[in-house]
Amino acid sequence: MSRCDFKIVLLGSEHVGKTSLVLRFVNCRFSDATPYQNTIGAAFCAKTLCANGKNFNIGIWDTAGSERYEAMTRMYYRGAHAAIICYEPSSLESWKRLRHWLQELRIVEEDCKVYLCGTKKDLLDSEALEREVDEDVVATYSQGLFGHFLTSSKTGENVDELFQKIVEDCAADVQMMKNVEENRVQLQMESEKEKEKYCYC
Ligand SMILES: Nc1nc2c(ncn2[C@@H]2O[C@H](COP(=O)(O)OP(=O)(O)OP(=O)(O)O)[C@@H](O)[C@H]2O)c(=O)[nH]1
Ligand SMILES: [Mg+2]
Repeated sequence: MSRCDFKIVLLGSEHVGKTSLVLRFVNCRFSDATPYQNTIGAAFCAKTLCANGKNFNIGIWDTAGSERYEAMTRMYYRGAHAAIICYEPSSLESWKRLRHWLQELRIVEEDCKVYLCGTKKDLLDSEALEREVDEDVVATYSQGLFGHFLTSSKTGENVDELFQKIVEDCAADVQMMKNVEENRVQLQMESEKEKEKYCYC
């Protein structure tokens, strides 16, 4: 039984900026002064978001992009309601890898809502990096998925918008909402049982 209403998983090559995206969203912070540290296995964090007049607890799994941890990563996208697959528009390599993740995900979680995320928009805008992934290719590939966002964890551009869209899409999904309600009722019953255990009156 999960205390989170929705499970979101982040996938993508190493160094594309998954951890930075999550930290920007959860802590509203970005630091390029601290040296890059690759995620080992995966990291979890949670945040509450409001959609459709209701609050939802969302659990976010930030996975490691390194191929060394690939076998482990599968564990984290099992049961995911939504996946953010990240790539760097300035890296064709990261785009090729994104297609691999999408195929993998489809095998394990057929109904998972998939969002593409092009990261480090600030570096493209300032022309510090050049685009290697064609915009038209991305647009074609995004068709049939739930969305494509170009984000910057440095400036925060489009970060909240991405997560908000996910929660709104989940809240609009009738089957998913039915499961959320059932899960909440179950949790409530369990917590009442637990209270009774310690009540000696
Ligand atoms: N300028 C800029 N740098 C970024 C942005 N996002 C991430 N970075 C930098 O890119 C590097 C990699 O970021 P991470 O978030 O650690 O990458 P990751 O995808 O989590 O990497 P793994 O954990 O190895 O899979 C770090 O040095 C970040 O500071 C961004 O939006 N803008
Ligand atoms: Mg990371």
